[in-house]
Amino acid sequence: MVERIKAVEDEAISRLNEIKNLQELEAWRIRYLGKKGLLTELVKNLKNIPTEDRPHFGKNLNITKNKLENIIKEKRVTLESADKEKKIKSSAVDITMPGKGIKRGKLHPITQVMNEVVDIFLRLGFSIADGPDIETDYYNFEALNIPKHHASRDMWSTLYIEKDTLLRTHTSPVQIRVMEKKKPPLAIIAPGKVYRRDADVTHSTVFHQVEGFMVDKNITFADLKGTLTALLHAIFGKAKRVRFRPSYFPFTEPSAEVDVECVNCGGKGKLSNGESCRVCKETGWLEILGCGMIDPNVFKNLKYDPDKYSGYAFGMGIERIAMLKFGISDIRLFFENDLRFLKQF
Ligand code: FA5
Repeated sequence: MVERIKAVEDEAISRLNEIKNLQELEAWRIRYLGKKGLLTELVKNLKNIPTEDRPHFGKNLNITKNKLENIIKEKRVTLESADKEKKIKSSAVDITMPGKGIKRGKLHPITQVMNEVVDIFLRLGFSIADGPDIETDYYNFEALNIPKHHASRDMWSTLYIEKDTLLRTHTSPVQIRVMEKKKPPLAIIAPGKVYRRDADVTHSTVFHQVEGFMVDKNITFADLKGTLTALLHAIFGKAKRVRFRPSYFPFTEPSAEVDVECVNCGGKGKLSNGESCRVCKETGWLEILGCGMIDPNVFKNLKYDPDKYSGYAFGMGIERIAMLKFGISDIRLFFENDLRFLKQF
């Protein structure tokens, strides 16, 4: 009987060394100490042993049982802490791993320039107004002193929707919409999309304008020139050459256009290889805006007294400003949505 107890103990201890996890340890416990375990069977067997020998074997069995129970306790603690460690390791964050970059979107270059222009005017005290992209002939032309069949309508290659409904060709109709509702003093800008049957390196079918106008008593051309010069200096700095050139618009008198030195050829009209500059068409200048003093006929349509009030207005092309600012030689690049182009801004 003593040998049998010793054999069970030896086997249990040698198998214990092979145990690697808590499931295996439980199987081990059941095999030796469970209800039908090898050691338990030996205890049950005691009743078949002569009564005088029982205390001796009983003591032996108890020693082995206690020994195995202590061993299993220790082993359980070791396995449990190894298990815990493993779980911590597998769920831990490796702070030495390179992080996943968060890709940030950027504003489109036209939006950037639009925001810059709008910000400058807000700082100068202008307010923002809005008008519809689909306009009537009245607001786009007639109220701006451009009657039907007037030759100056050719200045705008208009996209008509119906006979008297069109995609606005400029932001100037917002002047009328505002002045119909409000009385001077007015200092308004109207940023937005406009549409024309135009397409080449400096002309797009859809493009953006910022309209601006100021109406009050004693507003002069000097106010217009001062405001636009402040804007041009803020956008391009003082080094870039800028010129005001006399021009014609039916809704302003006198009228002017503003040109900025062409960035594509540095204002020379020709490229370094002798080819002519297709951006400025050899003029050395790129036109960015039209402006002038609001024509008294426009005021009369709105029942403003032209003897009492005067005002200036301007309309600038945001894509043209962006071309000059970023050195872009083809306006169509802004609308191709090529990420290689857009990511540069
Ligand atoms: C006008 O649209 C007038 N409404 C501007 C104005 C407002 C004059 C108030 C006087 C008083 P114009 O057609 O020249 O004018 O256009 C103004 C600017 O828009 C141009 O100087 C140019 O910078 C830009 N532009 C014109 N056509 C295009 C086009 N197809 N693509 C991109 N930009 C254009």
